[in-house]
Amino acid sequence: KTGSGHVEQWELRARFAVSLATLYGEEVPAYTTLVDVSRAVNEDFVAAHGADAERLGSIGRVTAERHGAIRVGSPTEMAQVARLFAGFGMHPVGFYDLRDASSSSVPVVSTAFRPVATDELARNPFRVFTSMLVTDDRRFFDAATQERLEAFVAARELFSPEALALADRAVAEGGLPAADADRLLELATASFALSTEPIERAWYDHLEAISAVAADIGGVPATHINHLTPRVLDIDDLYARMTARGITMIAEIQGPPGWEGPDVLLRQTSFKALAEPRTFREADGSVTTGELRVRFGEVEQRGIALTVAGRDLYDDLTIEVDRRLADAPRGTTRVEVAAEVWRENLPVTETGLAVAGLGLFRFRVGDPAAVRPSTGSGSVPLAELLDSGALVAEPIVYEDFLPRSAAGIFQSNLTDEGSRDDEQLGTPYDLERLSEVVGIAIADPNDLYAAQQAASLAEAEAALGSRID
Ligand code: OOG
Ligand code: NI
Repeated sequence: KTGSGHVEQWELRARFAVSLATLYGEEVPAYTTLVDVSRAVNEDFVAAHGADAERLGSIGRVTAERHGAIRVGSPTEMAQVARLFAGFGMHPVGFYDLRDASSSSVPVVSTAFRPVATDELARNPFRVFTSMLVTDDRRFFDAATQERLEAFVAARELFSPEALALADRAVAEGGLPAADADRLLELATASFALSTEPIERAWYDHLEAISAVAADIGGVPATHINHLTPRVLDIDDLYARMTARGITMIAEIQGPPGWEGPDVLLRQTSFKALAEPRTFREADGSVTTGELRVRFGEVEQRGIALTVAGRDLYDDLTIEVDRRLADAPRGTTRVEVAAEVWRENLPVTETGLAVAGLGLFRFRVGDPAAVRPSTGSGSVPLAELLDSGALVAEPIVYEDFLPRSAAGIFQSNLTDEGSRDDEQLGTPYDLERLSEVVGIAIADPNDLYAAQQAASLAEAEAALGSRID
């Protein structure tokens, strides 16, 4: 922030996160409970673990950290979201196909808008998981429903031209003058508020019978924030505390199991969507008040990012867990099986993860005196440098999402599976194809993480004057 009252993009983003949290807290009081419990979990974790507690992020960052989730109905809306978020320094990263992420598929493809540069993440890591309905997915929508869905979505306006123009300006000028910043925040926040405009009952019901997610996207006149997720340092503790308060959580924590080794990737859980009053227009034209359950509370714990090899191993282990669970005696939980599979296959220390090339780290020179010139080749093994303390490894935190967990989280607002025919997922989206929709190249998260690790290694090599294997 400068004297002229210029608000930089990171500050716009930080204020956007706070302003959405205020809105969402007013709309969904249970969210406030979740945030309170999360804060207590984090404070207790830090008290119990000291400096180690902050290895994956300072308590300041973790306490302020949120991700949001929104859902839109068409490529045009997706492109507008990209424009809006660009104003806040949030760029599309990663492609998630929830159509086939697990048996519980939903007819959407997704990306996440988030800061990309390390210093921007450190200033404020706010990210929004953004899903787009795939209307030509014939497993869900027949031709008549598809046509009506597309017409319905095309007729609504989610974001005002003024908001989009202000976002464009924030990109061009690296921020906005104070008054324009206020205006952008006001408009952007309002576009994610729950609309009071009546929902056409018959249309909503028609879609809901097919897919509750489709109804939430294409059955209503506006979009809304679906959830806003705080980050905790101990999700098992959070789960236990919420359950003790009588709040019913989904059956399991999604993602890697809790175990004695390093936390990797992302663990998430949520409570079921709560009933919220909504306005309907009935078939006879009368306006009534009813309720819908579409918004829920989610919480997450973030761990170390994995290399491509590490991620492949994670995916293999997930399949192995499924396989063993199918053969396990009744009453065995997924988490028990997963912890066992983890112990058999993953290094139990961070150094082990680094040396095996499975986890991603930022390396910095610790004690240069500890470097012993290695025999011959002029290069020193990474394991040796870490052992001697010549190099110190700091974990790179996973900033993204997991498709299978996302599919599991989507189920938080589904009371039943809806109807679904087999085959035909519709448009064969992938990262490139969704990039065309978004209008900007979607970054591959693997490239972002690998570049961070490589840059730190190059710097360490220069400082040590030897190659690192
Ligand atoms: C998004 C579900 C996915 C996550 O954190 O994985 C998600 C949604 O329900 O719209 O938010
Ligand atoms: Ni989420």
